[in-house]
Order: sequence, then C-alpha cells, then structure tokens
Amino acid sequence: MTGIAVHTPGSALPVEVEAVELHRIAMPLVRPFETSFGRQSARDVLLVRVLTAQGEGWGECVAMADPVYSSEYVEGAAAVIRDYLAPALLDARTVRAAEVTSVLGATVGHRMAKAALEAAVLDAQTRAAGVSFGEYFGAVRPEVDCGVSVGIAPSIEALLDEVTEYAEAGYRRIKLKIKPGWDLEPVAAVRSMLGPDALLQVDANTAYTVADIDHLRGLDDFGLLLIEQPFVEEDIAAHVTLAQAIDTPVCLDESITSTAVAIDAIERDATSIVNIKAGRVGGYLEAIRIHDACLERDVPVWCGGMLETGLGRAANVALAALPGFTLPGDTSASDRYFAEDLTESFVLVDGRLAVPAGPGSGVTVRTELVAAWRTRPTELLARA
Ligand code: NPQ
Ligand code: MG
Repeated sequence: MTGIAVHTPGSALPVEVEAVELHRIAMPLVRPFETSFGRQSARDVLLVRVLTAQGEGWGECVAMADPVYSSEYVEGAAAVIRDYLAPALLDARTVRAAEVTSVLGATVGHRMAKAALEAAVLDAQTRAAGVSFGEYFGAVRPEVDCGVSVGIAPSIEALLDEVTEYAEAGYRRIKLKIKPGWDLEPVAAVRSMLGPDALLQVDANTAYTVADIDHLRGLDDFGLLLIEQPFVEEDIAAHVTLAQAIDTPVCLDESITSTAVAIDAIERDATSIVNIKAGRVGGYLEAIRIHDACLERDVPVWCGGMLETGLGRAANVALAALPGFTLPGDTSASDRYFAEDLTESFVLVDGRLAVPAGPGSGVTVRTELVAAWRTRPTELLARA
C-alpha cells in the first residue's frame, strides 16, 4: 500500500478558495488521431485555475470536445463546473484536495469535471507546501517507462511508417487502435515488423460485441500484452465471457469508473490488468485508491492518456511512478501530440519521462500560450 504524503504532513494543509477561472483553448495535433469513435485533428482543452489565499493552482479537464469516449464533453464539463461544482467549492471556502470529492458529492457523475477541480486544488495545496505531486502521491521512481498509442492509419504501409518512427524514438511499448475491419491484419504486420519481443497491445474503445469473440480469438497469435476495452463500458459480463475464451489478457479502460467498480471487475475476472486514468475516475486521489486496490490483488496497472497538455501529463507521470504501475503507460512525450506544449515540454530519454520534481505539478502553465490559443473568453467564478 502507498500512503498519501506520509512523510510530508505540511502538504495536507487546506487552501482557502477565493475564485475559480475557466480557460478554453484549442491545440492543433501534429497528426490527426483516429480511433474507433472518430478522428480528432485538434485538442479542445478546458483548463481550471483556482485562486486561493495560499496561491494559485491549475488543473486540466480531459473531457473531449464530443461525448464519444465517455458521456462527458468539454461544453458539458464547463457548464457543470460553472453551475454546480465551482459554487460548491467556493461555499466550502477552506478545503483540502482529499476533501474535494465529498465537497462536490451532491453532483452525480461528471468525474472528469470533478477531477479537474481536484487537480487544481491539489496543485495549489502542494505548491503552497513546497511538495511535488510525486512526493504527495508516493512515487517510488524518478522516471517512468513510456508507451505510445497509435491511431487507425489510412493503410498498413502508413501504419508501419508511423510505428517505425515511434520505435526509433525509443518508446517501450506500442498500442494499436483497432476496430472491426482494422484488427488482425495491421496487428500481424506490426508484430512481424517489430519482432516477437516488442511490447505490443491493442485498444478497441468499445467497437466490438460478443458476436465478435471468435474473431477476436485470432489476436492470440500475436503475443499481445493485452486487449483494451473491446465492449461497451456497462457490459462487465461480456468481458468475463471474452476473458474465458481468449488467452490475451483483457484490460478495462472505459468501464473502470471507481475503486468499487475496479474491485468488482477484478473479482469477476473481467479484467486482469487495469488502465488507470485520473479523469475517468474523478481525480488523482481515486486513481491512487484504484492503484492500491490493484497492488493488493497483484493486478498490474498502467497509466492511460487523454492527449493531455503538459499540465495533465505532469500529473500522469507522477501517478505512473507509483509501485503498481509495472507496465509502460500512454504517457508519451509532448511531441507525440503537439508541436509546442502548454508547459515545459516532456522529452523522451531512453524511452522514459522524468517525474517533475518541483512543487505541485512541477510544471508552469505558459499563460502567453493560453492567451494565444484561447477559443472562448475566460470565465471568472467567484462567491456571490
Ligand atoms: C484511450 N487514449 O486509451 C484513449 C482515448 C482517446 C491515448 O489512446 C482527443 C482527446 C482524442 C482524448 C482520442 C489514447 C482522443 C482522446 C482517444 C482520448 O482509450
Ligand atoms: Mg483506451
């Protein structure tokens, strides 16, 4: 088990929240990213800044522009923060990051929106205490092994070119996005190009049904680390059926919305590896509880990614430094997605990214870029 900030009692001091700001920006992607739910060519990002008596804190909301990965989306997240979550936080006045979930508890769901607020409070609180996210979370390593997620390509040839580029950059694991009509053939081609020892996995983002189980069994020929989320998020039973039918380990992403759901899915043998994304589960502190529950049950975990800017990436890298994160994450370098990052850029060195060591998230939001990339006026939310 890891303990939150066991060695740093001062990091648990609360902050006094005075205002919340919402910032909307658009960042062009270096290449379009295609998954079974669509093709993205820019990242529409909602940033949250909390102003507290102890200093500022920034958080990134990972919701996408459209509700296609999960039910949350950027406009909806901004609305629920404006109308429900920020007022609750401002009403509480004095709050610790560990209390944010209960302060926001009257609102059901909206985990990505809640996670962004919790991250901002966490940043303000740990910055004020001079403690890094890594220290606060219980990181056990100074850098983390990185993988890369590769979108659906226009052709096998284009896919092999893209994978070659990432392999040459030093990524320690390749993940291929798959969907019906783009699965066995691209996976076979990449496996034969990389050789038998390369770490390779696939992610279906819910594109299949139980009728596809016989077909999916064909993936067993390719020595994959895992198949991620083949079926709809609510259908744990379908994943149990697949896990019984296939040798490739099944790993849930979209389905895992809380520690309780994670434990249930593990106990039912629906998932033998877990993808942890803080946004999907309502925050970094819930993500750590899932990590702890998995570690206790010998279930390996890895850190997922949502095309975060350097701000969210910094927190993900700190999370991925916890002991149970034994598989490379989707914690790719800044240049995998963006020509210029919102913070200091994350650079791959020997297939790894360094865990930021400075206070809070350890990175600085470049406010001149927030201004340059802004797509909506800043919203200032303060006590009435
Ligand atoms: C996944 N991420 O593991 C996701 C899903 C995903 C790195 O594969 C814009 C914003 C586009 C968020 C595409 C990776 C996205 C996105 C895919 C998240 O399922
Ligand atoms: Mg996924």
